Amino acid sequence: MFSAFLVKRMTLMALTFLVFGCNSPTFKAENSVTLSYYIAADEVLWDYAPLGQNQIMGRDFNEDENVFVAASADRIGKVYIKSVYREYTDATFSTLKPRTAEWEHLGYLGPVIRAGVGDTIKVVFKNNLSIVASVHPHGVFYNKASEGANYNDGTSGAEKKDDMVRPGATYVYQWQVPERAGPGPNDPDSIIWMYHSHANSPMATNSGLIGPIIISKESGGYSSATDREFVTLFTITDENDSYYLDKNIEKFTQGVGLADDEDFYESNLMHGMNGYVYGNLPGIVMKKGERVRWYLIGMGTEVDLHTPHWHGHTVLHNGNRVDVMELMPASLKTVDMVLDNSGTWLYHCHVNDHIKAGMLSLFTVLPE
Ligand SMILES: [Cu+2]
Repeated sequence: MFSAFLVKRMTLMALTFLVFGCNSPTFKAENSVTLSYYIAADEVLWDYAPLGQNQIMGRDFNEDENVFVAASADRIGKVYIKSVYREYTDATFSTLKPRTAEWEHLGYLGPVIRAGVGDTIKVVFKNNLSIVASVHPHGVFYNKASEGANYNDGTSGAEKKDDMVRPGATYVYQWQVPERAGPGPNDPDSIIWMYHSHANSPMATNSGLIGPIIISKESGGYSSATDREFVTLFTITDENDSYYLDKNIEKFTQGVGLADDEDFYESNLMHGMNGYVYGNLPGIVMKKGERVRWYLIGMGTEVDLHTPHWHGHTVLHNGNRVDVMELMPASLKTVDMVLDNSGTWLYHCHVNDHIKAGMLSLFTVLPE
């Protein structure tokens, strides 16, 4: 009886494998992995235009552009003190994990946290800042001890420790990736989520504490339908609403009472893509024939309505063909592009005011 049952069971398993292949949920659990990331919040100096010029036009900044990028006795300019998430090699947090050329374009975004459906994400987070910080994820499954957000949710004790990690302290966040955190029926086989500090969320994200999460259908977090991936955050980083406004005024200007000056306020609204303005975003290079997946993130306030537009190409968004996307604050969108047109092309926000203020980049499609 017993052996007959076993034979039946094995036959059923073999059939399941034949029908569903190794993508079957039955086999998912066996293949799933725990992916560990060692991420610290670090204070850095961030340059919004390291090339020192308007790369879109290939010339020096003009008077209008200098509103945002020129430093003077009463303007901070293009370099600001910020806090960013940075990846380290292990829990000692002594060695930074070098950012590879293909991810150079992430700019001030934190490292890509990647996983697939069925996997578990472990983030060992060290707060190297002088202020509290957390890591709050979107989309993935977390319990109250790994939500990374401080509010009146009826929790206490150990379930509060993740909310605001103290300066110098380390906390381990664990997030699961169930089916509902992965691509939906109309999505491509990997999608974008994000993480950010929720210890005063607006100030934290303006200060730079934000990064991408990529979740794929298959364990590990990679898509087999894609040759290259890019992540772009469209936001007006409001340096007036950063943890470091006073520090920046003190370090970079001679100004007193600048915080009340309207022109000063305007000069600190950095209309960037991943923290780069006027074509300074590096590393958006690809090859004709490749299948490229673009992950888009919106962030900010009521003026952060962005419309990313690619020149020379179109993209597929959940089955619809477009060459402009719409992003609202905290929008997360994934689109696919097949590169059929070599050259150097504009990639920019199509909102007029944002074009003038520098929300523009270039991407290069090399010939096959
Ligand atoms: Cu815009």
